[in-house]
Amino acid sequence: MRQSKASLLRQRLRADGPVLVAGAHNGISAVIAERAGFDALWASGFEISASFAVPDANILTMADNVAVAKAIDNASSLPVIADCDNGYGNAINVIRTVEEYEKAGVAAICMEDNIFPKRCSFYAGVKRELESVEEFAGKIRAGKDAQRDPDFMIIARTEALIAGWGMEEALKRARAYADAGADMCLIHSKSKTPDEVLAFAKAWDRPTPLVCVPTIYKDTTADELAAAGFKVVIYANHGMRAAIKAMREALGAIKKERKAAAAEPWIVKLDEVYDLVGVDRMTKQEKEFLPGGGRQVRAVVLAAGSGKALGAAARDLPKAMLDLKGKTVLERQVAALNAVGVKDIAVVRGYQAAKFNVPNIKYYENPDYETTGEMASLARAAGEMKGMTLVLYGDLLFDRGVVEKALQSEADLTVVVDRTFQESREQLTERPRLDLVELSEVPSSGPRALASDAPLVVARIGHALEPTRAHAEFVGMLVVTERGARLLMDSWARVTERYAGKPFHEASNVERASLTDVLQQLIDEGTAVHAVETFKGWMEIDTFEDYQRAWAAVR
Ligand code: SPV
Ligand code: MG
Repeated sequence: MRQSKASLLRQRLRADGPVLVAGAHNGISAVIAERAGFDALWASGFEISASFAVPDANILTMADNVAVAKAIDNASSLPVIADCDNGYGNAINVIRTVEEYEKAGVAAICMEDNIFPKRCSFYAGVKRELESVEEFAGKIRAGKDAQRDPDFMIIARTEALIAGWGMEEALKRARAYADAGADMCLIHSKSKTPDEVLAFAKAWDRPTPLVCVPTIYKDTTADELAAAGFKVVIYANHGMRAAIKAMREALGAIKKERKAAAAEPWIVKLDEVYDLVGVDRMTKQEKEFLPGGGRQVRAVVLAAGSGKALGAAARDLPKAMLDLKGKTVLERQVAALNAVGVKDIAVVRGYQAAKFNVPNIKYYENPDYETTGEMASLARAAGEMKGMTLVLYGDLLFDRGVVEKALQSEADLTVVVDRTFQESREQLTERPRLDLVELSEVPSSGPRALASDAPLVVARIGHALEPTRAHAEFVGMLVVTERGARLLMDSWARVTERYAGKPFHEASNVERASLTDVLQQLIDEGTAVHAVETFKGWMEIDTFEDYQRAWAAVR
């Protein structure tokens, strides 16, 4: 089990030397204090109030403060000592205060003997009233009784010196609080010299460790205070005061000079903010947990061709714009892609280009759709293929799982294939143009076979493959890395020149080449094209029968 923050603080208290504590008022101030090397954090009432632009005078509620203390605790690995003012009420309120702060993960709370509502110890002209010793000792006892974690600590703070009630009263009070079970006693002072806190420490006759807050007697070092008997030294508000000064200077300079650069002397680089808030950690988590490893995956949909094979169903519509129960094929594709985090989607359109009306898509045009093929369309959107890109057919319906599977591939060129095509062989006669794939090493198949995790290597791809030799069907989805896209487009540039007007693989001329033709060309040239397997979860709308099947299948 992870060590509790309370136990961590106790461990630090047992070690030599003073425990140096820095004030914090939010997550980032906590991280900055931790990086500066402090031992613990002080969820300062003064700082937290100031961060809400209200006086330190019990204006914020316990719930306000506990929420910030929790944020401070979450942001840092240091133990947090939470300033709880007067415990937000009497002994009964303190019970709830302790419960809430313990749940928030803080290691210790500090309560002061000011009556409610308190006033910041440093505000001038305030008539100060303290609770009776008995009342406050009762609050300490109630708090100690309420805590669950035996390591959780309560610091009792007396304001007797602040209120001008004298050293004897201060000692009497602190002794009573220590005897009531306080784990530490804080003696506060607004004197410019450390004399009174040093005198207090000298007279202290309990084993209970002492805490001080050297805000006004600011020239006294932590080591001097430790030598006098203080175990914990709290620098209560310096982070906040530094931030106020830097913000004021930076914003004042921008306003005056009317340019952002004027703020430079008072601001950190953006990289420093990224570092403080853990952007690196998030990037690693994205790689591990997000579909596609958090990579910026784009998609290019090849939708330039006509839907003539569909006959009347297409009614002068491109196949991607066919309606399937109130949503077009393209809208369904966009939804499936969005669901796995693919938001940058480009569509190459041609036939009935004006009919495309899906928003948030970048459109490319292939006006030569009648005389050219898929590769010519893809070339129009070649600039989109930055980072990892999914290239898919405009008539493809697929579940998000198919995309997730595809994005698991680490290879430069990966086709998504389905080995269940053999089950529906009757379709083969119905569809002369089924794109088939022959793998160079065939993983075990059959009804009990698991999907292979080993990268499959494609030997041949295309519709002219003998169905009996083929192992799988090409789904119409290709994943390319940036390098894969370059390999593909470089090959395309070479073959369009070399085979201009001539047959190319299964295409009557290179201009009409489909994706599979260029993939076969790459394979022949020795470039590895990999395959990942999916088991169903997709369909292509090539014929009117497909359209009927799709209609029946979608919701
Ligand atoms: C705080 O930081 O809120 C404190 C310390 O209580 S002081 O402001 O010095 O009273
Ligand atoms: Mg305070």
